[in-house]
Amino acid sequence: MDWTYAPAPESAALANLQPAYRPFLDGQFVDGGGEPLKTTNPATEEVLAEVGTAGPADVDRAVAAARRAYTEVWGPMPGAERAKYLFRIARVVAERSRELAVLETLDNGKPIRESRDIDVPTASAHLFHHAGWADKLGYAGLGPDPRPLGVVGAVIPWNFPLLMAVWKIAPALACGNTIVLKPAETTPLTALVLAGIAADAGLPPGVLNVLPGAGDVGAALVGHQGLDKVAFTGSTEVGKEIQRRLGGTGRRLTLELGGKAANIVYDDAPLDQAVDGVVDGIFFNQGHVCCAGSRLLVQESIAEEFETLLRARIETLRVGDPLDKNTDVGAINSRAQLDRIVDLAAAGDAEGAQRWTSSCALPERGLFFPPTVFSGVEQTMRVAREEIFGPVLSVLTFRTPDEAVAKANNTPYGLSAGVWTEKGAKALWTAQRVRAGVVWANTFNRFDPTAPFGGYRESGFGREGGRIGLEAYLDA
Ligand code: TXE
Repeated sequence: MDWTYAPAPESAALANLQPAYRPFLDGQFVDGGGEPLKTTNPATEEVLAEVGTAGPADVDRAVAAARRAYTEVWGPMPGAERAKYLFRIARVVAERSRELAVLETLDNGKPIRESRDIDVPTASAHLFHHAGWADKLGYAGLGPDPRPLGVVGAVIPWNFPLLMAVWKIAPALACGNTIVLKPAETTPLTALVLAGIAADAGLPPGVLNVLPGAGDVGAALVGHQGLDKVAFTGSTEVGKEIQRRLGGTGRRLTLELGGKAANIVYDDAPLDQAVDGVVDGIFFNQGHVCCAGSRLLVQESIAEEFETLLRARIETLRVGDPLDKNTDVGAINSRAQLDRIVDLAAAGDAEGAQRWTSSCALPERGLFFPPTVFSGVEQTMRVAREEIFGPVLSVLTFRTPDEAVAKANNTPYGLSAGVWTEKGAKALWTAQRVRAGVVWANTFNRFDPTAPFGGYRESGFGREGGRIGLEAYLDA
């Protein structure tokens, strides 16, 4: 093994990219036994690539390869050696960031500015962070002799395809586990390029396996008896089903599910900053964000002024071609998701909320939904209770801090929240009372690999990121 950190030769990178759109199993791209699927660019609805998928036998083979790699190579390998592979993968992700950002934007529909400035850099930061942990697990207060769990099965969604892949792969591998990962059916491409990068970095065969496919492949994977741990990010519905299936098996499980975050704006908030934060909180990534600030709770005394400022700011958002670096709001990832957003918005109309829509022009083709705000929302309405996962904000008001907290907590979810106020003590008071895994103060959607992320109740359990995130991948 050559441990220099030179980037992989261009030809090797390309060689891996070309055949990459099929299952990556035991160190090779293979012809899977499943029906090929077509992944489309949601901004045009044109087919981007035909992707080979895994069949049931591939799931068995991948889990067996991961087991062998765990037992023979990766599990016994000293942490310092594992770190070298992860550092190398992290560097190549950073070096190939333009290509990954473009591919992510094409496959997902998110604005290139976001994939370029957030998704890909955060993914490589996460890999660097975890590479640094691999030889320090013994000092991390994780027990005297923290050990890997074994083979991890991971299923991820389509809203941050590369980042979610890395959120599972980096801690799993840093801790000495091997992994079989299933990307979402509408966004399989960047996870497969990442597999190619891992192969170029010399990662031993079987340590990382990527199996494209739909929910049936995910179901076959998470139910596989050869796994020691399952990590799932996706809908609450599927998460609950997985939890039921794993009950009594003794297998470890972490779930990162939906959310309906409150963004609380007090009357003493720095208003311009709060308006920007609320807009970013819901329109970032078209609202396809589990921690999106989808419920604005604004203090009654400033509600009218705030909504006026909010609408003016939303009017400036450019919706359209995700590859245009001036675009703020890109395409909705799939026809099914667009239908869900349309249906839930119609429920808002039917239940008596007032719909306001940005006057921006939408592209003539592709899957788009305009930035939308519902005012006069009551807590009982579906737009206040259900995760819309689109660019739709529901506005509720409150009079007192107690009422703000009660309304924020009136949800089955508990993933994230935001609070906007000039007074630090009030921000802390609120953060201590809102039941959410993350509470941002005077900011929103801030991510850092050192900070644990995860939810309560129907948002799931377990944390990803930071030292605490390692616990989910260790038998400590
Ligand atoms: O999710 P699914 P969908 C929410 C959001 C969205 C809704 C539906 O509200 O509108 O869920 O989205 C795989 N066993 N979130 O239908 O089905 C599937 O192939 C194992 C929030 O896309 O949960 C994909 O890889 N796996 C969320 C992944 O699960 C199964 C992100 C997610 O798909 C499976 C996504 C099964 N039985 C949606 N069925 C968040 N927390 O960020 C499907 N899958």
